[in-house]
Amino acid sequence: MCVEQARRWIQDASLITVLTGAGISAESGIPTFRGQAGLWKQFRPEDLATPEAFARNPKLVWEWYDWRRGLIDQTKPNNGHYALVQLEHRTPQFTLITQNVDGLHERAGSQTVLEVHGSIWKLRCTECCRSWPDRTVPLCTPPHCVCGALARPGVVWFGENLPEDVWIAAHKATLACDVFLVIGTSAVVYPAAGLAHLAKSSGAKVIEINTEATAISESVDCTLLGPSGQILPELIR
Ligand code: BV8
Ligand code: ZN
Repeated sequence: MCVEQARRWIQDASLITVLTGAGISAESGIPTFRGQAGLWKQFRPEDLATPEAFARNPKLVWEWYDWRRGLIDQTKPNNGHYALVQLEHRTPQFTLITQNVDGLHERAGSQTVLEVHGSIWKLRCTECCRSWPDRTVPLCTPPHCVCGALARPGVVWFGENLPEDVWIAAHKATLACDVFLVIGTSAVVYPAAGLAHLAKSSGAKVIEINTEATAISESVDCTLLGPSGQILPELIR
């Protein structure tokens, strides 16, 4: 019943906004943050994904990101990513917001991707305002900017603001949508996790796809339990 209902809401929608988290990349072989083999298992987020950690030990933080870049470089998008590309092609207005930094949505062919937590394939200078794409694997850690200063991963760390323009676009697309799909996120990291509540309070139908219940399962209109790589192709068939 829930899948049928969700399918109808999607078919009737003219504006769909999607929020994805690490779960959508799990079937590509990228460990999630808080799962069993979670990325954070070996390390605690406070230890590595913060500006303080980087200032204290840039080499350790760079080694962790370099290891993740190497891991991601071996993977490819899965059926969940591709299903969202198809949905984008057939929806008049479609916005994909991702918390993931792995770049798999773009590699699958998604056009409008709002990377609210930045990208692991971008570097940024710690001194000047330069930022540039970089796909070197492995990276000779830690890389430097042309100005000579140390470079850092182009991602948003805990305690850092999200990129303003990207966040404004994500917020707007959430307010305006008829259907909000929230896929593969534990919904514990804010402000991204707040988008599902915002969609709900703006009158959108909120559909969650996850392998387990999450912090927002109580307040969505429909939860489809299972791997997104199987559910999404089914849902948009
Ligand atoms: C901010 C980039 C304003 C880096 C990430 C105290 C001090 C300071 C801040 C805070 C504080 N308390 C709260 C905050 C705010 C903080 C926050 O929310 N903390 C949490 C932990 C409580 N947020 C911030 O700091 C944000 N900035 O608020 O700015 C500000 C400014 C100054 C001071 C205060 C506030 C910035 C947050 C961004 C952090 N950067 N990533 C990197 O990747 O290295 S967060 C990181 O977590 C990733 O981006 C990841 O995407 C994100 C969320 O995790 P999920 O994607 O949900 O992944 P997770 O593993 O948790 O869950 C996976 C889900 O998938 C599970 O539900 C699982 O069941 C499901 N799943 C698994 N397999 C499948 C599946 N689903 C479907 N199919 C499958 N096959
Ligand atoms: Zn510089």
